[in-house]
Amino acid sequence: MTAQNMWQISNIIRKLRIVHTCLALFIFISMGVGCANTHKTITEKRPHEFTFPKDFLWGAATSSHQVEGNNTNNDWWEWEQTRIPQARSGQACDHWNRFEEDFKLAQTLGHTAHRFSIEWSRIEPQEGQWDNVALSHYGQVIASLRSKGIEPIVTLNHFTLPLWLERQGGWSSQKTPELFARYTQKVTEALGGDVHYWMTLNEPVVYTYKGYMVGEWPPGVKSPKEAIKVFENLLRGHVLAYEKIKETYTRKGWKESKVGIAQSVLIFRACSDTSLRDRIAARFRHWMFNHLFVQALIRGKAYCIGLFNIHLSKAKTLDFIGLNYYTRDFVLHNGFGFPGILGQACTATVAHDRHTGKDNFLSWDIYPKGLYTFLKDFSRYKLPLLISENGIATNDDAERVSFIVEHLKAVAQAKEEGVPVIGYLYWSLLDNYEWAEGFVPRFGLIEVNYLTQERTVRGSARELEGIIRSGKLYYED
Ligand code: GCO
Repeated sequence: MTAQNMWQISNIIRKLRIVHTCLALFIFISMGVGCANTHKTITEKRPHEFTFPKDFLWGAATSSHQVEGNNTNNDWWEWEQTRIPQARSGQACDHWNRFEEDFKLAQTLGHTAHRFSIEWSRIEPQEGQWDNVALSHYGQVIASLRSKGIEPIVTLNHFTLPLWLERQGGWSSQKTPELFARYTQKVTEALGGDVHYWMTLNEPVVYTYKGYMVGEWPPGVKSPKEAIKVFENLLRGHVLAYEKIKETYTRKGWKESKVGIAQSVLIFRACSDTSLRDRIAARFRHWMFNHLFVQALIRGKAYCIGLFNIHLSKAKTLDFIGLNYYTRDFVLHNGFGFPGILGQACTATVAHDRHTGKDNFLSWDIYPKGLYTFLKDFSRYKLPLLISENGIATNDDAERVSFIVEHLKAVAQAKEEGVPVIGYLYWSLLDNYEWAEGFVPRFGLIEVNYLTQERTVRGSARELEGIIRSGKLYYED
């Protein structure tokens, strides 16, 4: 090998080394950049952590007729026998006999609150006759919850009425507010020492609409005039019940009571955003369905030109507002008179196109943002807000997990912005009787086998338990 060859070879090696070093440098730098990028991505995507306050009320809700079984003495039972023989409540979840077992499960799931309703037809089976056995049953229900560290939240009227009351016109009778107040007083005196949270009425507007406007629920009336009467009597009933609870607590020297209602809230969107008429109908529905009842209780009056002018004996009869939130509806304009102005649902095809793409088993649009919207919207009343129902009917439990997480995210965001949300109650603790839909939709954190009454805790209940126990929710913005 000549000296020149040697020089050429060492030159090549030197060049190779330079290339190698450059390559190494390049790889190193790009890895660095890569790392920096990865780091950046992680920072951007780092989940947000929200911590719920220690006293946040966590749990689930039920209602008497949907879970207890054999509520043979109320208007719904009667209705089921003739109108919906395919969807009779029968034994339901036999919760009347199994409440202890069910609450033990709620306790293992970390629940700190439970909303249930008292069945008026059991307490007052005949007008003016009180059933002390039934009263003491609910006393045991409350004691059972308390012994497990679970705060009872008691609804006084969740849709069903005793038969004797239905026979004299139910909520359309002017006497009913007084009768409701008398029942409330009886229950408060018997159970009040152990209860702080009362909800007088469940979804009074839904009740009025379904029972008196579209006639889909008992008593099956279709009369806007009757509906307005019922609406007014429900307002009066709440005010009188509120006063009875307050008066009883003062007289007995019991710890402060907190009285609210469970208000159903539904997002209403126009079927067509370009139609002014649809938008008006959606706005009107929003006011009538979501706000009117609550506003009337706060202001002590309700007015709508040509329809009603109601003055209540007292204003500010809400200590907190319960919100039952599930879904979003699309509204089609239906004329400027009443009830046309309320609009009507879009046809299934139009509605389907506008859905988020995720519907529950009952074809309800799943729209978690709506919960955030309502929490912000209702913060205008400057009252504590309790999510008294939020849930999904599904046969796919993974869907339930994401439903809960997405809705809790909405709660966390609202709370971060200062909205006073005091609790979250999932609907429902158990699969149960879904009114005219019967037992097919499955809403429960706990599955119920209706043949054997066997309970099986669902995975979603455990996921929720994890959030409850840690008090933390992690989510990406
Ligand atoms: C209602 C009730 C519950 C229902 C729940 C699911 O809104 O009808 O408060 O009784 O079961 O909302 O539909």
